[in-house]
Amino acid sequence: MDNHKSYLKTLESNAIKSLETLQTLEEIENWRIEYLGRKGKLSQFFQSFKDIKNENKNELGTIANDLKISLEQYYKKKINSIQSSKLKINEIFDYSLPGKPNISGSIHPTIQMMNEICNAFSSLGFNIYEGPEIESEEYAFDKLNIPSNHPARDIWDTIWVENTQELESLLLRPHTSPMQIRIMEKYPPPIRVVVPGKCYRYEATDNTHEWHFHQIEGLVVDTNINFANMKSTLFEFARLIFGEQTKARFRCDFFPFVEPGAEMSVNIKDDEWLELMGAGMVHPKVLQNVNLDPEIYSGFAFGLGIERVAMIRFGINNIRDFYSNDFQFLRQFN
Ligand code: FA5
Repeated sequence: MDNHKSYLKTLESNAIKSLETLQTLEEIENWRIEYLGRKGKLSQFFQSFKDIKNENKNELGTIANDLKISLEQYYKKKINSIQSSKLKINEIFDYSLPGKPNISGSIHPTIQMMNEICNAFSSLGFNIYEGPEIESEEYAFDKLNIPSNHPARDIWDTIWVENTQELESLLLRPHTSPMQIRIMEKYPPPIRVVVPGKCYRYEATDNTHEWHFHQIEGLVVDTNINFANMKSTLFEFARLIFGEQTKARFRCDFFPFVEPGAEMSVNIKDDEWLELMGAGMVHPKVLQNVNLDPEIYSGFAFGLGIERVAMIRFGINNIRDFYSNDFQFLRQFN
């Protein structure tokens, strides 16, 4: 008898203790099944009741019945308290509060500029291609008439990729010019393409230099292409992007893959000019490197910095603003 009594007492205290800790309606339902369900602990006790041989069965039965009633009451109370606390959370929600704005992304100013420049060249009859950011030394330098001992390699402070089992040396392209070679190897003239893409250079940054930036390479190859064609194309581009009144200038510059070479700058204010691109007539050696006869074909190429164009267009003084992830800055271009 005492055994059974103490069993019921323990059952009661365990049931109450565990019920107190429950938080969800699902947990409470599991508790109900465990203690008050058809196959629950109390039902099992009642089933074994008939086997108990004891003269005080009446008393034990009363205790068990009371326990059942009391656990049912605990159960109902618990359900009520959970439901009313849910109600409280709903009640304190203030529907008149202003909503939280859903911040959506937008196209980065560099890419906006890139698209605009591509559209401008597209309207001048250029096709658009893309190429790999990891390049081989052969395409980035050798085929562009920059042999390994050539001092011009110093211009492009190169970030090299550690090779595993590759035979060729790999690097992060320091300019988009390797695409000149890839295009000429793949397509016969007439060629009129622009190639936008990201470039990397191991160099100190300042207001106009980043260690990663974007260029657009341009290449035109056909019979009878001359320097005047290049100048007029690039002036027209400057007018399309910066407006009819734009002043641009060409000055001599050296790039091993063009001859003659030039740099084109745009007047930003009074006496201030910003260099936008390198350009020139495709070097005969480069044409030979892709099996084009320089006696038949000629062409011009240019490589312009997209961030530099965006700086002039949007009046930005520091190139590093583009990639500092400053929302105040970026939001202006939404
Ligand atoms: C070149 O990269 C040549 N490949 C361009 C070229 C192509 C010449 C075809 C002739 C024929 P340069 O290093 O000057 O040249 O870079 C070209 C343009 O990229 C610059 O005028 C500038 O607008 C941009 N640029 C270069 N370095 C950086 C840098 N660190 N940060 C931002 N823009 C840069």
